[in-house]
Formats: sequence, structure tokens, C-alpha cells
Amino acid sequence: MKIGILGGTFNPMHIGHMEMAIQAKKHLSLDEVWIMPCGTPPHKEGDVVLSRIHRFKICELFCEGEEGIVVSYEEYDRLTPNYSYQTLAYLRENHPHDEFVFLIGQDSLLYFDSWRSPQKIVEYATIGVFMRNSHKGGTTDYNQKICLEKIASLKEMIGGDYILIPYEPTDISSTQIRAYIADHPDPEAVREYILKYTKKKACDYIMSHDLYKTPVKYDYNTIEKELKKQLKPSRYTHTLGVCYTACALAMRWGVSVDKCRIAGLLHDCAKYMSKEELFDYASAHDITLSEAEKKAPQLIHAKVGAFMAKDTYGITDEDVLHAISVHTTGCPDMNLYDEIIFVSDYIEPNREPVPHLEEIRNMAFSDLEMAVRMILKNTIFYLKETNAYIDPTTQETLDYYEKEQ
Ligand code: DGI
Ligand code: FE
Ligand code: FE
Repeated sequence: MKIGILGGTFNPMHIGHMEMAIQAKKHLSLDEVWIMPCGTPPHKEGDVVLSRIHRFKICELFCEGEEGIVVSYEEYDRLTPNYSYQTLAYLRENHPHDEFVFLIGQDSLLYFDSWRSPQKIVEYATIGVFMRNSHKGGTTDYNQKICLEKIASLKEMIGGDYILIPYEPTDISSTQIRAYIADHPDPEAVREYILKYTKKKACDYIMSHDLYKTPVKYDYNTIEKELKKQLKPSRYTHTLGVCYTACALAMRWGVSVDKCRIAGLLHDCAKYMSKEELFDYASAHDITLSEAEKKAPQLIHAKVGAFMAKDTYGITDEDVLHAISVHTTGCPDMNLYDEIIFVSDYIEPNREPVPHLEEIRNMAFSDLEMAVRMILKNTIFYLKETNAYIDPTTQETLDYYEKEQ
């Protein structure tokens, strides 16, 4: 097979990368192009480099449905930055019958001799150079001229085969995408922007995992002190347990640790109130209660808690507020924050042992939706045993998660 190698940090991948891959494949009649994100990029000051898990996943979503364009995990496990000649040596050795074209940009060509071991690179692969049709006022002829001159001098110095690939660069860079997300708090504006330069699934992934957003710092100390005053000691201990469990799950599932930490802390912030106080609070703040909440008032602390989190503690983040408001019954199609708080509430270390608890704890870190489903089953079983009224939302949530599996 004839294979093009397109390496880079892909932080994140965007349509510019995909267009290069498609153009190289077409122009050089390649069988495949391997998108090859580096496992550990060389350090650049001030850059937010996403975990490899996210970078590779976004590339996967990008390559879905693209014939012959695949993500290569060749560099996934490298824990330190590595040089291209090392990767190519490895490919040569492991794919002796394939032919490789190493794809680089025009700018990279111009300082190619300053790369580490360029003579090895050209020994292992043909060099495919993306030549800009027009660039910074330069014409195609001009670009071609400087590329050809550089190639001639490289051939003299280190030998090698070089092929020019004409292409029209899209005016976008990963840096621009990261900067736009960091600078724009409005999620709709961000979505609209990213959609222009990514595919829908990759965009959804970036949005739902809050990637590249500047983390909001909450005043955890003040909030903890306030909760300690309000809640019974055992409830406060439970609160801290949910908070840290939610943080651990945020790390496991790649979402904002800060959001999970604050939602975990505040999820039961209304739990100090009596039934009467909950009803009074709801009516004083025009919070509409469902029939189920009227029948089973212990459910109300979730909705009232979300209101207090905003009103008393100044939390405005919709993910945090939503996770608090659905933490008791769940709801169909919860997002990752909802699921993490729902599950943490059940599995935190101070919980009294309940059937299957160890299994559910384990499951939370391998299959979060399955953990949600097991908890709902347990809860409904327990409610039936005790002849308690079951909130239809709890049942609908279980039905949803059973269908999902
Ligand atoms: O506030 P926590 O005690 O930490 O936990 P939680 O917010 O999950 O509340 C648990 C209580 O809510 C527990 O007593 C079971 C109850 N619950 C959950 N779903 C339903 C429910 N109670 C009724 N009546 N109906 C439900 O569907
Ligand atoms: Fe609760
Ligand atoms: Fe709780």
C-alpha cells in the first residue's frame, strides 16, 4: 500500500487538516492517509494541550465516513516527545511492504534541514510537500520556485524524493479555535464558530466536554464553611464524599473537575430544611412543584437546592444547576455532569452498604450509563419494598437507560 502520513498535535483537528489529507490522497493516488497525532507534543509556552484521549477521539470523529483516511495510534503511547525520524524508522520496520509518503507543509520544507536527522527521514519515506496556491501575496509560480529551489539544495545535501502537492489552505488554525473558545463564554456563539471548522460530531464532543474553556474558579473554602454551618455533621461528611467522588469521575470521563466539584458540594445544600420549610421556600420563590414532589416531599430538595445554588451561592453554570436539580430522580438522557453527580451521590465512600454497591462503584469508572441504570433499579426495588410512592420521572429514567443499553 501507498500510505501518506500526516502528523501533528491535532489540538484540535479541524477541516484544514482533513482537506490536506483528502488532497494528498487524491493528488498522489494514495491508498490511505494516516492521521497521526503525537502522544506527547513538544512543549510550547502557554499552549493548552488536551489530553491525548480527547485529541485522538476528535480525530476519530473527524475521520468517520472518510474513505481511506484513518487515525493512527502509532504514537499514542509515547510519554515524551519524539522525533519524526524515530516514528518513520518504526513504521519502516513494522510495515516493510508499504510505501510511505511523509506529508509536511511548505513552511516545514524551508527549514527541513534543521529537523533532527533529516537524512534518515528521506531514507524511510518520500516527502510530500503541501504547496500553497497563493500565500501572503506570493503567486503560485513564486511558491513553486522557492519550493523547487529548496528541494534542489536538500537533494544535494541529504538526497531524497520530494513531491509537491498544490492546495488552497483554509484560513483556520487550531490556535484560533482554542483562542475563540477561551474568549467566548456564550456556548451558542462557540458552537456556531466551531461548526464552521469541524464536523458536527467533533463539535458536539468539544462542547459536551467543555474542552479549551477557561476554568471557572469557585470559592470552595467559603462555600464549604457555609455548608458546614447549615448541614448536620453526617450530611456534611456525605457532601464532601460526593464532591471528591464526583471529581474523580470527572477525571475519568474527561469533563470539568471544577463543575463536578461545585455541583458535588452543593447538591444537598437544601437538605437542612424540613418539609414545611421546603414547601414555603418553593412558594416564596415561585418554584413550581410536580405532583410527585407534593406527594413525596423528600424529592423537593433537589429542585430547591439548584435554586439556592444560584440564588445564595451565586452559581450560574447551567450544567452545575441542572445536575443538582435532577440528582435525586435522574432524568432521561442525562448529560455527563448529571450522571456523575447522580452516581457519586450513591457510591461516595460514606454511604451505608446497599446491595451491589461494590459492583456499582466499579462500574462507575468503566461504564457510567450502566452504573446509572443499576442505581435506578436498586432505588426502585427499594421504594417498592417499602411501599413508597415512585416518582414517574424515576421510572422514566430507568426505562430510558434500559433502552439505551
Ligand atoms: O439526598 P440524599 O439522601 O443524599 O440522596 P437523594 O437525593 O438521592 O435522595 C434519596 C432519597 O430520595 C431516598 O430516600 C430515596 C428517595 N427517592 C429517590 N427516588 C424516589 C425517591 N422517593 C420517592 N418517593 N420516589 C422516588 O421516585
Ligand atoms: Fe440529595
Ligand atoms: Fe446526597
